[in-house]
Amino acid sequence: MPRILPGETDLYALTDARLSLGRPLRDVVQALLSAGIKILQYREKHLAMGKMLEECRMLRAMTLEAGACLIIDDHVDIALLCKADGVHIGQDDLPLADVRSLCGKEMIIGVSTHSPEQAVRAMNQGADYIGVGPIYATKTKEDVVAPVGLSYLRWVATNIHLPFVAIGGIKEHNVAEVCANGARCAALVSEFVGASDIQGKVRAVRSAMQKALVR
Ligand code: 3NM
Repeated sequence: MPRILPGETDLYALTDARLSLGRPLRDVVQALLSAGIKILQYREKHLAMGKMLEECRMLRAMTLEAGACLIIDDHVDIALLCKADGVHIGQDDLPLADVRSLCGKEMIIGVSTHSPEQAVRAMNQGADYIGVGPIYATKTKEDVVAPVGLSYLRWVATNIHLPFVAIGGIKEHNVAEVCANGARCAALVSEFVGASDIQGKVRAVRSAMQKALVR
């Protein structure tokens, strides 16, 4: 199964049915994978567990076909049942050590962090990668903390020796700034799933990142 971490690929996409302009999950994800997305996180907060499992099994088949890594937000049980590559947990989810004991060494565990203390703790507890954010203001996450800005991103890039992905309010127009502050992988939700042309948007964001990184 693909074990791809942030930094080994440039873009990380997350699903959000409420922002997907009414398009079916399958079509949205197909567009993301066709545009070369290699890490996909299933993040749906408002569905029944049975429906989530059904959708995750579909995404497992699609991501395997595309050679992409599938990460499930919050739900270790669903991640295990659909044979995902990993699970992503927030600061208020189950403790990392307990998640690790459920999913074993092979499964990727990502942890959302919003401060240096949280990043150090995640690293010491054995996270495989961390999320760093929110870099900018975002309406996509309901219980979101205030934007941590680019200074926390720069701190992580200098001090944390773990793959990391910048997240929160990242768009085509500001992704170059995110890269200029140390990010090698960016996670986008509304900018991708809310685009009328998802493949075109992924290509445009990738091109903006590449230009920023060769400077
Ligand atoms: N996690 P958008 S911010 C899912 O800071 C998520 O940990 C965040 O959505 C964090 O790209 C966020 O639409 C939402 O701003 C990002």
